[in-house]
Amino acid sequence: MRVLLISANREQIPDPIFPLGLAYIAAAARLQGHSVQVADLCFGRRPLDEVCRHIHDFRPDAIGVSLRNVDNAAYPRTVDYLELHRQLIDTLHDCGDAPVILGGSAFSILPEAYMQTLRGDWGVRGEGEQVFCHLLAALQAGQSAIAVPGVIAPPGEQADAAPFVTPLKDPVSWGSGLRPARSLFDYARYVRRGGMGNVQTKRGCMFKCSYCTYPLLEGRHFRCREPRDVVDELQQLMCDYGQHPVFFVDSILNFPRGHLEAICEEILRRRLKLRWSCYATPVKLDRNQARLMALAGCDGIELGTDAVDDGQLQRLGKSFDAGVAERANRYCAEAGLKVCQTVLFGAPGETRHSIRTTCEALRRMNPTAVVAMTGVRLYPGTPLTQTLLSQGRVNQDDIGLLPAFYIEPAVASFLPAYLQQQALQAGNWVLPGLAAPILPRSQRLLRGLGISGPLWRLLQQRWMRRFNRLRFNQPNTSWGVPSQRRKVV
Ligand code: B12
Ligand code: SF4
Repeated sequence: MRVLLISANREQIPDPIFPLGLAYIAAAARLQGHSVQVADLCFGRRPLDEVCRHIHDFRPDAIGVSLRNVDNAAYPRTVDYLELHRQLIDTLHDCGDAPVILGGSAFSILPEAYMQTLRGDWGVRGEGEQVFCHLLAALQAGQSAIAVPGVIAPPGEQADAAPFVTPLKDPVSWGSGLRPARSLFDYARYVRRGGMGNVQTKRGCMFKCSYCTYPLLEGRHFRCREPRDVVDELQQLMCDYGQHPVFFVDSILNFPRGHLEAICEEILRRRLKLRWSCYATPVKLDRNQARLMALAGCDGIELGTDAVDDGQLQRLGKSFDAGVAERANRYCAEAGLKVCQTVLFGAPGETRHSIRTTCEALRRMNPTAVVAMTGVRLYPGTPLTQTLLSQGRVNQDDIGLLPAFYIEPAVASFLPAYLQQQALQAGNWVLPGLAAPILPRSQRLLRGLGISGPLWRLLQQRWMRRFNRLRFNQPNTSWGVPSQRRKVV
């Protein structure tokens, strides 16, 4: 079959992100003998014209669309991408009659809502390599894809007219040795514009943080690649595209114990000069791990600490306490690793006291940067959403494509001014909900100057902190002007 794969993501903040998931889908489809073409809409000025041209020239038998982001998950400066997605799917139907198959993380978080709102013919929830190929095989054989496990049919295919998810019995095994088909894309342009490539070393997460979608997207068990296979891919990447920093896109890189260590040891054994960064958990992050990471080229980790207050950590379902969080930060600093602490304010149970405790601890810890989110984006299926639903504090209708955020009422009016003040004092804070993390012009300038890797690393510089403070020195006592499409529950 001729298969056109479209990456719909045009978000450039904090960087343009290479569509790794779609590159995996492309590789899997090619392996099954399909002829694959890619339309990556990230950079072009007229994305809809671009897809029409592709359809006209290539005449695909099936079209796969990757939807990465529902919205930017930031409150109150919420940016949501639904209108762009709607226009794209409508255009695909107007330009031809190939079936349109939706997939990607945004789609997988809200498959029913997307099927109801967009005119997709089929959908694939979760990881798509196998399911997409089975779906194509069914279409090729002229059969209905409704019985293919993991496939989501549109409303109307079922008697009750609701979208129907065919459940997957087990997490699909991740084909080892499959390499993302980067050569079908302009990967080098992402490296130029963002400075970071991406590699995945495992899928899944066994932790149960209350608000988090990652276990829903990737499964609750870690499925690790062979460390040697990971390092082969890294080595090939540097060979094909030159030296460039890489982000490991795992939910958390430093768990389960032993996996990250084996990758670092393999990098060291081959004497590779790499620069990489990752998400990590403070759980079991010890001196040895931090030291190994630093030796193997890690130049920044984003620690998903969320809070440095025992009560709040417990309510968020985190598997560590404030002491562990502080120690992990210290071990990283001792090893010379740059650390970005990501924290979350306003979750259920938050009090002025817990907010102050976290802020005081962050001052003591003195990380390179702090990214603080205000309010928790509610997604279907997370432990937090389930609890709020069962307590009758939110309605099922609240949880959907319209971005909904929970902010603890007791602190809602206190938070914006307090966080703004913290950001102003510290100089190394980023508040994505209250001020744009970076302006596109500054981002392009920094990348143009050859600065690569995560930009939060720059916040260790005094001049950058002074510059960063400028965005917080207007007194702010409210949430400001919220974007039109979002709600607080
Ligand atoms: C790593 C990561 C980042 C890194 C990326 C670094 C880099 N250079 O790659 C950073 C920190 C920069 C980042 C930024 C953002 N991210 Co992010 N990120 C992730 C994370 C953890 C992994 C993404 C990834 O690469 N996965 C690996 C690939 C292989 O998987 P995949 O893309 O999902 O593809 C698979 C399936 O989805 C499916 N599939 C994909 N496409 C298609 C197409 C078809 C046709 C089919 C059938 C199947 C299919 O098959 C693929 C292979 O199995 C996910 C969470 C998660 N666990 O998925 C969040 C996630 C994607 N991010 C998210 C968000 C919101 C953002 C930001 C908007 C946050 C912000 N406010 O800045 C920005 C947007 C940046 C941008 N330009 O788009 C959300 C998106 C959903 C949502 N809530 O809207 C996620 C899901 C996390 C969440 N909150 O739930 N992110
Ligand atoms: S927040 Fe991190 S550790 Fe917790 S469930 Fe999500 S990915 Fe796992």
